[in-house]
Amino acid sequence: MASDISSLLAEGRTSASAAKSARRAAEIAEFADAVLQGLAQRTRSIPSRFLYDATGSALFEEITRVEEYYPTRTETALLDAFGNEIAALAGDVDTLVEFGSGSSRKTSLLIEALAELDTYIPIDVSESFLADAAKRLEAKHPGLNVKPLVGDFTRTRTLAGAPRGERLGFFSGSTIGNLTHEEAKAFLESAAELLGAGSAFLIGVDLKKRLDILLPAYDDEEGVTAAFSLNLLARINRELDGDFDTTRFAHTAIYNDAKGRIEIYLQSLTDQDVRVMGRSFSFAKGERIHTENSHKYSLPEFQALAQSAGWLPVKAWTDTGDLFSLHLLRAS
Ligand code: SAH
Ligand code: AVI
Repeated sequence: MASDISSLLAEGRTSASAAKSARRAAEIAEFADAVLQGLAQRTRSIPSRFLYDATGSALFEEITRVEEYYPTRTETALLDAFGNEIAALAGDVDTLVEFGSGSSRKTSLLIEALAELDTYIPIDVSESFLADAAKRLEAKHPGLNVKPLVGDFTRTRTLAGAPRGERLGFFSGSTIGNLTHEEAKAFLESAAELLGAGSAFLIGVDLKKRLDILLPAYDDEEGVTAAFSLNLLARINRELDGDFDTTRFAHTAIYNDAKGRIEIYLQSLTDQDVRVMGRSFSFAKGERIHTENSHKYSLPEFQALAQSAGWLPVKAWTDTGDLFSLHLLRAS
């Protein structure tokens, strides 16, 4: 009997680790496709979700602590001040689904305010970071079922094992700003399907503001944001047999006023050839790889986007400096 159980447990472990290896292989194949295709384009670009391997996620956590990066501390203060009001308006929520949960640090404020909460489903592409965050949350909130889901939130269509009760979505940090308006609309539509009719959704959205506040937030003195960007090239070297010299590229952040967004590039400091998976790419001095967008919204701009995707605005909160906003929406 005991040996039956231990062989079943061993089998369970083997299939869990086989699933993990399969996920890892699929992620590397997707990364390879995105990089080879993205570097071959005339306007070179790599999707920003690939910034988040374990090192990238740890560097993003460092960004949240730098003085110039106001979004995290401002959103945390909003959740701290208005968590109870948000919870009351959200209703008797049983399941909290978080998109791009990262460290889940801010989420505890929401979890504490949601009296009926039973299950928390954090979704993130950064597998090891997600697993560590889930363990921390479980220890911090005994009795809460934490069911992490590894994957791309723009392609998540089912919540395996999730109870069918009242659901609240949470999309913090203004990660929605890393999507273009079209991508954000498509994401909001698919989130409405995933969460279900009548569900609530709380979204953190960075506001349009003066450039002397905005630009340093994406190019801090200490160089933490630069290290976060350059880690993408280091990741290519680690995972795709690349030979990028990261000292020969520079992190650059500009504000594109027409598009209302910060754009981040890695700019070649010299003429150079780089190899990735046996393919060669020539960079002229000054040539750039587009690695990230971070869209900024006014309150009415974001409400209009949400409404176009089937979400009704319930209430929005901002800080006194008008830096950041939290929007509570309801699926129509
Ligand atoms: N919500 C956290 C983390 C923001 S950083 C906070 O506010 O501090 C963005 C997070 O989204 C990272 O953890 C990253 O791994 C994740 N992410 C980015 N693109 C993603 C995608 N397409 N699918 C799933 N997770 C994604
Ligand atoms: C995760 N996301 C909302 C961050 C942002 O502000 O757009 C990513 C980031 N990139 C550089 N600094 C922060």
